Amino acid sequence: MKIIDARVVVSSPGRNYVTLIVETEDGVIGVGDATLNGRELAVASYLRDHICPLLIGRDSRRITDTWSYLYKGAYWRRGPVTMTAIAAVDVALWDISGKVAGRPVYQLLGGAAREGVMVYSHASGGTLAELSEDFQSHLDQGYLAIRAQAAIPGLEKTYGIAPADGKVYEPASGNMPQEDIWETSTYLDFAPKMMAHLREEFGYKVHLLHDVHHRLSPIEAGRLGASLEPSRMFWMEDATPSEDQSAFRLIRQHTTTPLAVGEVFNSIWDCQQLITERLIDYIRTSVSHAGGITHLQKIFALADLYGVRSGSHGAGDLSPVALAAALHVDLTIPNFGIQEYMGHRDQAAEVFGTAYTYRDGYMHPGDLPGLGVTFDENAAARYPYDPKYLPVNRRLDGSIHDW
Ligand code: KDG
Ligand code: MG
Repeated sequence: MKIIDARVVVSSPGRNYVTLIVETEDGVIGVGDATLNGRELAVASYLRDHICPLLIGRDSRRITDTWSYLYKGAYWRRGPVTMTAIAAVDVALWDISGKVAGRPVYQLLGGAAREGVMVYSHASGGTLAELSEDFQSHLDQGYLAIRAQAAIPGLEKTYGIAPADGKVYEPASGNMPQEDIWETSTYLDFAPKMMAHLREEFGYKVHLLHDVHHRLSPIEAGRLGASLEPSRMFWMEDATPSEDQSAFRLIRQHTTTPLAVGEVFNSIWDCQQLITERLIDYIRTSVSHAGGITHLQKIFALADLYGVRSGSHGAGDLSPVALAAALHVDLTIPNFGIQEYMGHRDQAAEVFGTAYTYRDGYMHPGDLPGLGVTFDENAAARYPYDPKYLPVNRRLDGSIHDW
């Protein structure tokens, strides 16, 4: 099962995706997601210039060996660019192995431990009334868990609010990131009112989630968590800039609101202290930014030892390949918590064929051999790369604020 070709396609069917295609001498094709939002071309180059040439001639079945070869062999370890590139290779090789075995990847990972994967969707609005309307439409679609965000009154723009036309929010195209103004005290007053409003209107049956996008100090996060306690959140996500793991000790001292973090992490070392000190409840590393299926399994196995559950990142800037890979992992692990499901723009369906399904709040990766995702290179060529950046945050005094 020698690898004879590895190539990278950068396309923008609705938003930018970097896709790795690996082909074996027997004509088996595997796909991996190498998308790093706003830094797409760095990963494309890392793969094209440094990794693809190393893959030619390797045995596609030696997944762990290839992972170690790329991680340990490079000398330079970790980091989002490296780990996203390694993840793409890893996922493509699992896809190939599944296809060769004639079995869905989840069966190679130990088989299904549940019938379906509970997912959470995104509801948002420019006002609380609009948020309620969007929330209701997600309930109507059967979602059992919903993340809620609304425009913060008094701030000109709030990140994480879907445009009126659809299900995903997008960074603007262009050569420069948009700049938003952030004010913590306004947000801290508003967020608990937003959640209380939803509980009053929709009751306590649906799981309620909220994303802080790393914007608070530890003591502010403690205060927010405490003020959200009456709303009985499923989780409060990314409360503080997450590279400071010990900050979570302080948050924990002040609140019983469950804590989730990890979408910007790229290795087990980023979450080691958070997990082993039981400082979080959900680890949200994604398959495509944290070293692929092989490494994600390791993170979730460590988390299982300490009662921490999974909650993988699944925003629209992770391609359908990444979502499929996450669903295969989710189905098999004992400590699965929840999976984010934001959906993709309609154009993505012209490029990525998917076998995963959604019904009544749960997803399933499907039973096609491999990941169950096809990639149409001709369709991708119709959607050239469209440079976009996530917005930058400034405080009222003009200084840069945390994400
Ligand atoms: O690329 C960044 C997005 O994926 C992120 O901002 C979305 O926070 C996010 C989430 O939880 O989906
Ligand atoms: Mg998030």
